[in-house]
Amino acid sequence: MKPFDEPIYVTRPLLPDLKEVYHELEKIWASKWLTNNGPEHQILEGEIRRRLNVSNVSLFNNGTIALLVAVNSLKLKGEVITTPFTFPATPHALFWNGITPVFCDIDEKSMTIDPDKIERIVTPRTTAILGVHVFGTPCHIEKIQEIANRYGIKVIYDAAHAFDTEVDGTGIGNFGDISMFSFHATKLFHTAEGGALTYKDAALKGRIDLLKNFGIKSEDEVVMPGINGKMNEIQAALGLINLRYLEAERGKRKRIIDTYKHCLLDVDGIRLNELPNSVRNSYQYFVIRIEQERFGISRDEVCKRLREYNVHARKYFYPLCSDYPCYKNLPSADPANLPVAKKVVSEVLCLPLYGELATASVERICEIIRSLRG
Ligand code: T4K
Repeated sequence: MKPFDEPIYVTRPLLPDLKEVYHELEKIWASKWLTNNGPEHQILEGEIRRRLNVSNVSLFNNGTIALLVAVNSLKLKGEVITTPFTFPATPHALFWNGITPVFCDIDEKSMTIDPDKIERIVTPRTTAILGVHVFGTPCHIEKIQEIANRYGIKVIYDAAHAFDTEVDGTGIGNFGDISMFSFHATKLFHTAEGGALTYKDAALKGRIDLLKNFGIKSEDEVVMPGINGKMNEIQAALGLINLRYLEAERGKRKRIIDTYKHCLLDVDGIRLNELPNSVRNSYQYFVIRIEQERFGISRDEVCKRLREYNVHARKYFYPLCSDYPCYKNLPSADPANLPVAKKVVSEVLCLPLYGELATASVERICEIIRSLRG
């Protein structure tokens, strides 16, 4: 088989018609209002609230700053229990708040934090659980909430991958105290860079919005040490345009996923990531797991060989956060405590998924994968 002429990346951003973008930019130029809670920002905030079916939203310049502010807004300190199988932003948001991340192993099937292993690592210093709906798969939200209630601690969800995910018809942003969404260019819905927090407690809105604007309450008052987390008007306008294309993009991604499933279902040694029937898919990633013993070669080898065919699949989220030099000496980072995460992180491969990916390309990628079987 010949390599692809052009690189096939793990994702490509949804890019709307440039004419629509120009049109919006003209309005922004005419207004001379570029940032600081401008009109586009205000409209997008309302649109996201409706789309995610949540009661409160605050927009941000990116998901990482949003998560930093989420942690800060709940006045967390001490230790927060989280997953090692995530993007670096998750534990780093704790670190930047002076909090020690405490890594908990993950559940084999959902790849999210294992609720049955949380209680044994709760200490008097624990102030919250930070779960990640990794690849858009919801955490065990009920069990996590029960534990949090029992110990009087908070729950934050990193929902960076979970835009549009619903559980039994309820938007994923309604669970826990605060959820963070990323609107990075690599996300289903994006504003180039951007993010949002969603939360049930309307009283948090004041604090969160102050925290993302340096703590400025008025021209004469700075009431807390905030940061600059503001989404600008160009980001917001791009978001408003992209919302118009979202359903079409979801439809295309669904067809791609169906093609992958059809072509890979019977390949021995490849496990597909199935969501429960109650969950609406975010269509953010298409994830497979390669079981070396049955497939014949390792995930790393598959990833390397795919590159030779110009297919840039990604080993998200390798290495585990608990293996980073900045965290590996924490007691909770001991690999003996994280056996499932260790196994999962050596098996997962994210295959290319984006609306513009042709069905024929998906079929060819699957053919290549099948041909690699040892
Ligand atoms: N929590 C979790 C669980 C997350 O996954 C993330 C971000 C965050 C928190 C933080 O949210 P943000 O602060 O980012 O809003 C990418 C994204 O940069 C990152 O947002 C995302 N997670 C992560 C999973 O993926 P990289 O290092 O893999 O990006 P990069 O540059 O290698 O891009 C991946 C592929 O996407 C490229 O090979 C080609 C394509 N691409 C990328 C960009 C930036 C494009 O086609 N166009 C583009 O503009 O992190």
